[in-house]
Amino acid sequence: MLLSLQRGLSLLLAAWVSFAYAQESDVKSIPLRTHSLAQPYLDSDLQSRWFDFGGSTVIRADQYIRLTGSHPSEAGWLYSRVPLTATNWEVEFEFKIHGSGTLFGDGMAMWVTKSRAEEGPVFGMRDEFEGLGIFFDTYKNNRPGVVFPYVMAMVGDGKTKYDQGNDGKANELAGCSARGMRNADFPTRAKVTYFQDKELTMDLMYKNEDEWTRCFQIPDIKLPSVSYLGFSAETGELSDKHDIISIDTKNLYSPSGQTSTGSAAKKDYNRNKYRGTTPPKESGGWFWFFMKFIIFGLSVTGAYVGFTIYRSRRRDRF
Ligand SMILES: [Ca+2]
Repeated sequence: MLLSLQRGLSLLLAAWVSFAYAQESDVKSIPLRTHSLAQPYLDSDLQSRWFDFGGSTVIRADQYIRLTGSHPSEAGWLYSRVPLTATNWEVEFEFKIHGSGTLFGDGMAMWVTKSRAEEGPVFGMRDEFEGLGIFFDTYKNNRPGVVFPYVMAMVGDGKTKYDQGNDGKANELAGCSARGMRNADFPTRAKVTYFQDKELTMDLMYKNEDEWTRCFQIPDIKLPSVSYLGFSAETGELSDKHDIISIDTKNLYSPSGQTSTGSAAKKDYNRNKYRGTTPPKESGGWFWFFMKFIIFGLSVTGAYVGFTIYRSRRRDRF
């Protein structure tokens, strides 16, 4: 009796653990070759099948794609040739912002925009863009009290101008300071994750190798459904080297086909409790909550019954 109870209990517990685990790892990924880049970057005819380059960009096949060198008034870019059509995606890229000067600028940008490869004044690319711009701003124009380098996100509607004079402040959705990102002694990394119409998050690796720091998490964000992935950088009077080392893009999906596009997203909604915004609706959410509750209740009851029997047997024995 006691043995079977124990076995039942452990089975229940195992089921609960594996269920919880399945929820955690619900999001799977497929590499997207069309939006990834690695050394030597170019194929045999010195072209990249999936990316275009322009402006001051220089490629060293064994080292980097240098968007700008340490020269004033440079602007360089690279842009995907085909749109990023994945509903949910993750772009992780390795980069280096470095130089010898004590005065330096201006910074670089990552783009997910409807237009592609149009040069202009926003870190080398066009203003009034439609889509996402994430700026790695190393030169403080005018943002009192903010530590630079400063990383921020803006979603343009095709009409709004980037707030150049105040380092993007007027249209900032979220951002973070990343002191030490420039001239770090290892290649820095950024990981940007997008769940369509739900959430955009960015993590940075710049303090120590293998240590990710959350930069921002933006709920209820909508990007154009057809958009291209790009990177650009710009120097002005002051300059700096802006290098892209690699780009690793993945399509994210949920094999269970639940309404949720990411259990990670759900967890963070609960944790942060955004005021004034409603978390995404999940039909399965309450059901699973009650399932967990019932399983937990059964486990506790089982444990209690088991313990009672065990105690009574011990009493019988002595
Ligand atoms: Ca700036």
